[in-house]
Formats: sequence, C-alpha cells, structure tokens
Amino acid sequence: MEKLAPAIAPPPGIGDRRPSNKAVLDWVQSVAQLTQPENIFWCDGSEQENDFLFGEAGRLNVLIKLNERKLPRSYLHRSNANDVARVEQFTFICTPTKEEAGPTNNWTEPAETYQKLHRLLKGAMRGRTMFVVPYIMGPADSPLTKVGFELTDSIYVVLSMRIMTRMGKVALERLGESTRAEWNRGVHSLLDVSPERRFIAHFPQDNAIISVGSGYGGNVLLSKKCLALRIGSYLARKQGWMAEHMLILGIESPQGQKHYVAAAFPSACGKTNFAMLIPPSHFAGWKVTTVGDDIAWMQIRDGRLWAVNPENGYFGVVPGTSYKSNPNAMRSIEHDTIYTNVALTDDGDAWWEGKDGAPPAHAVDWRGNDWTPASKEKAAHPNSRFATPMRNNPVLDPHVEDGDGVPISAIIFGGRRSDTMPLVFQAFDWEHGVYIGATMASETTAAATGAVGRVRRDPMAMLPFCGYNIGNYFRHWLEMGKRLTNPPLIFHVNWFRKSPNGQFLWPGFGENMRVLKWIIDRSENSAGASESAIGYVPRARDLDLNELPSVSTEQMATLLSVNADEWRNELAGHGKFFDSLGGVVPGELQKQREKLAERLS
Ligand code: OXD
Ligand code: MN
Repeated sequence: MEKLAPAIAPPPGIGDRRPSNKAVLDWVQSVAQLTQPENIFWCDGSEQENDFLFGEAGRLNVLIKLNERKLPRSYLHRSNANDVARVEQFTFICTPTKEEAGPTNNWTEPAETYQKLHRLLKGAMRGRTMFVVPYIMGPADSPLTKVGFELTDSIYVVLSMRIMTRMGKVALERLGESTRAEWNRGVHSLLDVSPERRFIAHFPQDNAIISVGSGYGGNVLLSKKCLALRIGSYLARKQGWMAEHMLILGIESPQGQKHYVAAAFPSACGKTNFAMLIPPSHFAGWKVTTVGDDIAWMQIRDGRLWAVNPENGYFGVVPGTSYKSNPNAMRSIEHDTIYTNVALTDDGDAWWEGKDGAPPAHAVDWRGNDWTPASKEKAAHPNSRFATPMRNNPVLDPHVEDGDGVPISAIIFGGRRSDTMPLVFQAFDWEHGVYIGATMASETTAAATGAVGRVRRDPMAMLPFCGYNIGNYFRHWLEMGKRLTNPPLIFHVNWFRKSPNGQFLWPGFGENMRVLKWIIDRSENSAGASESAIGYVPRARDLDLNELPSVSTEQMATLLSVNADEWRNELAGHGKFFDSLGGVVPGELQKQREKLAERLS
C-alpha cells in the first residue's frame, strides 16, 4: 500500500529543477508549509527522472514490475480495496453560490471547504516527498492549451501524469515568467486513503483543485476529470469554447476523403473501443484513426467546430479488452503501461476477465489474494485500468499534435440502453441535437461507485463532469450552435439494444463502422433516412449491411425501430429529469420536449 511509502532521496541532478515563475514558487512554498513534507521533488519530465521514479516505485512496493519479455517497461499497481473508482458523492464544485454549481453537482461554500481541507492537509505529508508536477493539457502550440501544476505525495500519480499529460519542461516553457499567467493549482494528498477523509473539491473561480484521501486515477490525476472537464467546462463557457467528455476519431475513405467525428458516451461505454475501431474486411481501404479517447476541447474557427485532445495518454478500462474486441488497444498496452488492479499471473503477466485465451490456472487477484478459475471473486477489478501513452496506439491520427485541432463533421451521443434507443438516429438540427444530448441516458457501470445497470440521465455524458450549473451548460451549447455557420450534424447511437430474451442485437466493435459510414454519408448528403418522430432513422437499405451474416432481417428491423410505447415512457423520463433540475432548463429545450410529445402523439 502506497500510503506507507516514505520520502525518497533523489541523487543530484534529479528532482531539483525549480520553475522560475514566482507565483508558482510562492504557491508551492505555501502548500509545503501547510503539509510539511520531508522534501520537495521538482519534476522536469525527463527520461532520467522517469527511470529513477519507476525504480523507486518498485523498491517501495508502490508498483510491481511485470514480466519484461511479455510486457516491457510495464508495471502493476494495486490500490486500496476501498478506492477503486470515481466517487461522485465526495466530489464537490465550490462556487460562491450553490446556484452556480447547479442542481446536478454537490456544492460546498469555498471558504469553509478550504478551511476543512487545509485542516486535513496540515502536516499530511510529514515524512513523505511532495512532488511538483508541471503539465500542459493540449498540444504544445494550441491556443486552447492550459497549464497545470499538481502537488502530490503519490509517486504513482507522478508516473501516471507523465503518461497522461505532456509533463515537465514543456509546461514551464508554456507558462513563462508572468505572475499573472493562467494556470491550474492542483493539490493532492493520499492522507490515510480513508473514505471518511476523501474529498475531490473544485474551485472554478480560483482555477484550483484539492483532492484528498484517494489514490484512484479519476480522483487524483487532476489533469483529467478535474481540470480538463470540470474546471475546463467552466473556463470554456467563460472563454467561448467547449470542454466535452468525447472521443475524437478520424475516418478516411479509400479515395482519401477524411472526416472527424466526436462522440460522447458515459464512462465505460466503449469510447476507447470506438476511437480505435478496425473496419471489418468488407470496408477494405477505410481507415479509422484516433485523436482522443475521452476528452475533446473544441473551438469555433471559420464557422466550424475544431477539436483537440488535451490528453497525452489513455486511462482505459481493462476487463473485456482483447485482440478480438480491440486489437489496437491490446497493442497499445503491450509495453510502457501502468496497470491498476488487474490480476498478476505466476510468470509476471497481467490478466483480466475477457482477455484472449484460457484463464491462468493460478494468479494473484487485484486485492493480492490467491486466485484460480474456481474462485468466486473476479481476478481483476471490473474498473481495473491501463494508463498508456497515446504514442503506443498503432492508429494514432497524424494530426493529433496540430494546435488548431481537427474539423468535426459530426457529434455523436450514445449510451448503454437495452431498449427504446434505435441503433442510430440523426437530430433534425442543432437545437434538437442539444435536446438529444441533454436527455441522453445510460445504464450505470463500474467506473463510479454505486449500483451498476441502473438507467440514469447523463446529459452529454457530462453529469459527473460539468463544473457549473447544468442549465447554463445547456445554454452554452445553444449559444455555440448560433455561432456555428457550418455546424456538425448531431446523432445518437446505441450499440447495446437487447432482444426480449436479453441477447445483444448488434455485434458492435468493428461492425460499428457501418453506422459510422452512414453518419459520414449523411454529412456528405449522400445517404437516405426516414423521418420519424425522434429524428432521421436509417432504413435497413440505407446502411451498408453486406457481409454481416450475424444480424437477421428481423433483428435489424428491431434495431432500427422506434417503439411508440417505449418512447412515450422515454418522454416521461425526459420530463421527470427536466423537473428534477428545478427550473434551470432553457425554454428552447422545454419547447423541444413539447414538439417531441406532439410528434409522438
Ligand atoms: C474515465 C471515466 O475514467 O469517465 O474516463 O470514468
Ligand atoms: Mn471518461
């Protein structure tokens, strides 16, 4: 357990390169005075530093080195068993008024929260090292790029941040000397990794984050959910851009025609798989490339929406990942990867449920206990994760470092729905698309603590990540639409519809290319659809279903059907959700609901 790891003593030349920005130095000093670490380690992101830290993490049992031949330069981390997922109930948006945080966020008053957290942080790093991690989110030369600093007492966080962000010197260069520069202040301490003292607090007005009591990635890699989404969405509205929980992928036809799409699915609904999709053999010559698998920052240029991926790596769900489900992810995690909470085989390999091949006869499970295929417990935690550099991805898009981003032709919303939602449909226009995003729902997964499989409304997949009032977030979407002269078309997809006997109707994975192709064709005005009450739905003949023997004509009909009863139920769900938001929903979206009700009646 990492909480026991003592301070580390770096040799000369490592961990001693202080930034020169006075505002940063003053802030680090003030946090050090509060937390009282044994020493301060100033990270520069170099190879030498990284090698040293991996060595120390191994020596201190924070990481277990995996079989070098099977998984070169890769490690296993086991988190505390009570600390394996995001904790939405302990996540707070601390704005001056409750109304600014809105009805979907936990709110606490900023001054009181600082006081409470400072009490917890007082002396919390005694006997430990405090690492100073400078990083940027976004390509080095993008106008959207943000600088952040994370102070942490976790070596696992430092090593993961080096994978997930552009870390070190590049951030110090981007920041420069100005004491008035914009940068995010992030403080993280493991404390005693107790759920009673676990808080993830965001102070959007101060561009600051304090996270204590957890070691789980989504709670402690402050670059990701905390900065890139919660603080990011707040800054995006203020500054006129968008921070979204979306993958970005490129799709190129055999003729070299290229489109980019951005897709918002809730956590653990297959964003990474979709972003790395391999088209089936029927689509020979088509290529899908990944710009990002989780977060998109988007701005308007020339009336179009352009997106960058602010991250530098993937923090993906491991179970279910295989050469069958996602060969590109498998190749990405074959080396230079940190695994968290997977099982360890006797020959030092990583193992998880859903991996190719037979289970090992014996392994050590994610808790550190002996495991055999006869065990009742899962070997890997359902939310076990990999952190791997995006450079490992064999289908990384060549424009991933372009500061201007890539132009987005279509936005796709989607969720995990056993019924109601057809395989795909298209919004009538931007405003209708915003309504579809605002009312989307999904069955819950293991990515957050709580019940799994319950349908919950998750607007734009941002419910846990919108850093301000959701009503104003919807308004921001509507305003962005007005500024876009050439807006992306908006779609909704559902790979998870089931037959009455509980079987998935759609094969998913690579076959999702057929849906993607229709989406691209619609943006080029070259595919048909029928107009339904809920939007434009393809007829079976509008999709390329050649060489897809696994889906019968009846299955296809169900997949594309709009069931009036189910939709009346769905509409009631929209109404209930809007009501639960207590009057913040913009009039335009209420109108959209009324129009849908009319079309369904
Ligand atoms: C993630 C999540 O880790 O959404 O990306 O939980
Ligand atoms: Mn996510």
